[in-house]
Amino acid sequence: MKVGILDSTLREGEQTPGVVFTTEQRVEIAKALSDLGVAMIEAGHPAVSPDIYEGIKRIIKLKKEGEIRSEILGHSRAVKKDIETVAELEADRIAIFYGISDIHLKAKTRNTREEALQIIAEMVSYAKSHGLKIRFTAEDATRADLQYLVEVIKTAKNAGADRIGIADTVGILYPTKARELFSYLTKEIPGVEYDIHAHNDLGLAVANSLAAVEGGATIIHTTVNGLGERVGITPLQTVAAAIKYHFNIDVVKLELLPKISSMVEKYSGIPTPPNFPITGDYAFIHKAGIHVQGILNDPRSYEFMPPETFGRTRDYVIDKYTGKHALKDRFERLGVNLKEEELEQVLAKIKSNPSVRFYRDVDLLEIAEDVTGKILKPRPPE
Ligand code: AKG
Repeated sequence: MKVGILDSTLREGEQTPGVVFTTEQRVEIAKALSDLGVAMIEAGHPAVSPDIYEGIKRIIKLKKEGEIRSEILGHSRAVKKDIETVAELEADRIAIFYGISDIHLKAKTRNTREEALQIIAEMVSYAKSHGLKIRFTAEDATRADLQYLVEVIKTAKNAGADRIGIADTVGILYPTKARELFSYLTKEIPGVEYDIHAHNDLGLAVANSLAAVEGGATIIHTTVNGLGERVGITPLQTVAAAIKYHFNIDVVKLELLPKISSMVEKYSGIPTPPNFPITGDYAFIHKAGIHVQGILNDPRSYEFMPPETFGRTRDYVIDKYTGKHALKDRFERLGVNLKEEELEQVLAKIKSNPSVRFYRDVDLLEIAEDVTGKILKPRPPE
């Protein structure tokens, strides 16, 4: 199985409502993505605004100087002006998209299917004549007529595209359908490689991306923290972890995921929920007594992989759900030895205060002092 990541935080991710990256931030994110090891970076749509143009220019300079190693893509409508802009920037590859469902043809370009085929052929050839490597993306491919999608792909391939992006633009794909679609396309039109661009409107973007890979897609589009239009696209950290678990492939340096997630959280201003997979604050925090007992004996009981794989550490919280094992462990970690009956009394106090969300170490020590009648000295932190 062959699979890599194209990260589009700088293009799709900046299409999240309220998100604007400065040029400096754009360059920093690109460097971090390259260090992470993504195969491709979709650096932006340069025709959108001068600052995006400038950001891509600086990223391409760093690529030429060897500081960035991923392939750099410039995004483009199927119009000459956009294509010329990407060519002028000397991006490694252009990504040209065109909405090919009847809904898109009617609502946006107002072209017939035949006219659209002609435009796709002309614009892909035009990009080719500028010496660019080309990905052609069939936008809204999953709502398009399948036989027309096949014609579109053949047209783009014959005009010079060596990669085809299949965009699930409104996120309605379903894993079994994703696998079927990519199996069909890779057999029907070989000689090109396929990308999956999955929106997350139904929360299925990760599942659809994995299924697409099973069907033959070789590149998954992601954004850090799942940013993007509406509810975003496949989150990089979740899909990378899922690929590790299910296929045992390291698509990126997994231990660097928290760093890039925090960086993008800060620059985008979009907070990552604590219960976000892999990089959320609670991703490796346990709570119920029986869970904590399990992880203290064998972490595999409630963890799909060790948190260290992803640069994280495990912990547990203390509240009314806590059991004796967790409490004993917590006091031992603090260097405080309590007798069995003292522990039980502390636990009873905790359980009689059900509205407390988290007991901090200092709260626990206070309760223990109350129970034992002694001043307790915790071990100083190492
Ligand atoms: C979408 O359809 O949502 C896209 O952003 C497609 C554009 C592309 O992948 O080039």
